[in-house]
Amino acid sequence: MKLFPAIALTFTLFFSLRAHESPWTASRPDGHGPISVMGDHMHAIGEWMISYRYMTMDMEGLLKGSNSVTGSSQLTGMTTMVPTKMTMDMHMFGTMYAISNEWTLMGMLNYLDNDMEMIMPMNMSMNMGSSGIGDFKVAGLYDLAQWDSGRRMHLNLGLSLPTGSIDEKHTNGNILGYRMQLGSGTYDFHPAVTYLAQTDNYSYGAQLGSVLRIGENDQDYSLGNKFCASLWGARIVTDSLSASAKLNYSSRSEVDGEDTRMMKMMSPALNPNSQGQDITTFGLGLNYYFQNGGLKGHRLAVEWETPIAQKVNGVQIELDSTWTLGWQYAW
Ligand SMILES: [Cu+2]
Repeated sequence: MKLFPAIALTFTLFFSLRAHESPWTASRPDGHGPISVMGDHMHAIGEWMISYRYMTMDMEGLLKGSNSVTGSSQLTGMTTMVPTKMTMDMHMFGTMYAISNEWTLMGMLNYLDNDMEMIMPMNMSMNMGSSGIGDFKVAGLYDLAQWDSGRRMHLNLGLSLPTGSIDEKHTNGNILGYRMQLGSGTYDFHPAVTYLAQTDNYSYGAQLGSVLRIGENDQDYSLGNKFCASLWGARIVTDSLSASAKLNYSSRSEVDGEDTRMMKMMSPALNPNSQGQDITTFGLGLNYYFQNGGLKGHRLAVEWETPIAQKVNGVQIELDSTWTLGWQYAW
């Protein structure tokens, strides 16, 4: 958590930042945050937005704490399956509607597609997959403050419902590990606070949020709570294009309790103590906003993120990169 004081200081600087002389506006390419940030903006009363995001996370190699280890070095004792590679693809469908100037409502449904490669003794390996809908999320964004100088702040109050399966199995009938499950199995509270600032050619944003699991799921465990801090800045390149840079820190605890259907000694993927991590990523993105013609109101965006520091609980696969592509349309 050495990063936390640095992040706190930067937030303080943000609040004292002098922006420009007109109110904050969404009508510019950087009027929306980098595409991986959820609930970054609000809408004016009566406005609708629909969106689709495709996110793909590539993981390869193994970390023990913050050190790289080989997969084969972990095949000891009763451990006979070690994950070495994973791809998580997510299709995210979202909608937003502003019921007033104070409240914007949001709904989001994900479709996930996971693929994991495990190595076993005697150079054998195995591929496993899971796919299906994730946890449906609803949220209300509440306008906390708006200043004439292009700054504003809002509160995010989100709740995810346990619509994603926690019973995903391999083709041989064995239950898959925690990361391969599609949902948390619990109702989760997603509070956050978001701060936005604009100058003529630049914009800044910060979001502090968390995911708090409510109770335990029907297998008597809960995924770790999550804390997340994001800071980003963007520059307008043309009237329609902006480029962004983002720092994101997230911390997730290990699994509380355990899924007793999993033989936890067999693989780190099945071990509740090998879940959760602290990760800091750096991201670069582009937002494109169609302001005229037949595509007026449409937005396209892309963002690439890569870890600059990663520390896992126990032994876990290492994140290489995340790509997010998105389309948004507001009217
Ligand atoms: Cu929106």
